[in-house]
Amino acid sequence: MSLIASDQFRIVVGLGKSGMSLVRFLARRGVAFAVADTRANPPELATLRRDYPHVEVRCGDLDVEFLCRASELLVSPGLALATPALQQAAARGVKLSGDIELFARNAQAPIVAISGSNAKSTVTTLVGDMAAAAGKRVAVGGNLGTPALDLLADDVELYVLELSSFQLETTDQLNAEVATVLNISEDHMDRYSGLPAYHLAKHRIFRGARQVVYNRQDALTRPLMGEGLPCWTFGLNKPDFKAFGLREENGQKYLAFEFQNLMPVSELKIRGAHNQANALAALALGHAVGLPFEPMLAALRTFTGLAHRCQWLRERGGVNYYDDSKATNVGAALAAIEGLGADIDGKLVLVAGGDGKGADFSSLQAPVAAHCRAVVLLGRDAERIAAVLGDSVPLVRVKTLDEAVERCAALAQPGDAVLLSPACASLDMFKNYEERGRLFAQAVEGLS
Ligand code: UMA
Ligand code: ADP
Repeated sequence: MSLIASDQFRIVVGLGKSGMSLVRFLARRGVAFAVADTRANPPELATLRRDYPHVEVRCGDLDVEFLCRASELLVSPGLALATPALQQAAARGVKLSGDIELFARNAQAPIVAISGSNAKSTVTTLVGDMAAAAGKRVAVGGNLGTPALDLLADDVELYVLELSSFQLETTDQLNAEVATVLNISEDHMDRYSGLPAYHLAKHRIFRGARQVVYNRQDALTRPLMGEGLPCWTFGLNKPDFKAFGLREENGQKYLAFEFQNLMPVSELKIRGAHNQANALAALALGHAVGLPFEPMLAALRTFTGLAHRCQWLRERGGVNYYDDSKATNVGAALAAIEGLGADIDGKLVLVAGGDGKGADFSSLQAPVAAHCRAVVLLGRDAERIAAVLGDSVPLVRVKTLDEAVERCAALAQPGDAVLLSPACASLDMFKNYEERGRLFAQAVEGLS
């Protein structure tokens, strides 16, 4: 492969799932490219060597001279754009881009684009289910798991994408049919200078959008641009025109559109006020792309929620156990503590801690004091959480999840719930949040 700089030469930076989808895409199109990854043994190296043995791969520290041979670097969302070698290449005129930008340039069907600090996976899955129930050939993916470029196909009628702020940073023009930021609370503060920078990255989702959906109870989700675009809102209060919300009639709460009741909230299988907001957001997005209400409501009635999101595990001695391992930031843990805390007769025994990604934990203090009997702490940032909780609630320090579950079982009383909702990423102790959730569930199953 020629390494002379030319308009056609790309370098894929990062050989994980999105990197490998880029490799397949570029190879299919006959574009010349090479691959770089800072890791000695990136996850998809064996697949690349097997399927594309002629592609040049550089592992280890990024070499700026090598990167500058490309006209465009297609950078994994896992790598910060602030990485010095990427910045040096950019300063020398190399364009920085990513898989979602390439996807947007090539998608032939409308895109529903979903971002936010929390609830992205839940709402993305729901909109996908709704479109399928309405008989559409729908492709669902992005940050959710299947890389967007792997979804591209001629017969797809609708794309539904979960997008992270990292993916949006490398996306210039998404041109979604409808785009939303579901909510904004602090996350990934190890990658951003502060909330404004994170907020700005999220709002790139609205670039080129034809319609927008925002959360009328979270001002930070309101588009900064796109004045005059058709706009739909959702929220847990009463809806007005072009709005989805909750209405009450004869003591019964309903999911509603404008002045029309759609479905009693009691028919939802997913629990908690935050999940009602998620159902309303999904309805708003589906409505914006013309899905009829009937199949959308049918999809809502059957959706039991995703694994590791406030997932019920078992009941033992009057105590219910829940796995909310996906609560990798403070906002998600708050939703679970407040949602579940208000729903049960007893108190919560909370398991929290892990890699806090530089977050400020202080907003946990009041809801923990209100709803928790005790907090069991583990992981790298256990002491940072302990510091904000002070003596508002008994604190127990443990080294492993098995020990955490044992201590919870001893502390909880009938009517209580044991909740793993760490407010932290899992990477200090586990491969990912799924492994953390699985091990927690195993320990809970193992209780005699
Ligand atoms: N890494 C290096 N050097 C590299 C490239 C990556 O050290 O050169 C490390 C980084 O620590 C990085 C990690 O490897 O965080 C993963 O990077 P990757 O390129 O191997 O990741 P992919 O397998 O391509 O997965 C990415 C998303 N991961 C991230 O954004 C960190 C996946 O989201 C996504 O499902 C996938 O693309 C397909 O689109 C995961 C995620 O954790 C679920 N996302 C974050 C979140 O939801 O909070 C944003
Ligand atoms: P994401 O893909 O954005 O991480 P998920 O749907 O996987 O979102 O949910 C992640 C976490 O956020 C879960 O722990 C869940 O309990 C919590 N959560 C779900 N919906 C909301 C919401 N509307 N507001 C705040 N937290 C939420």
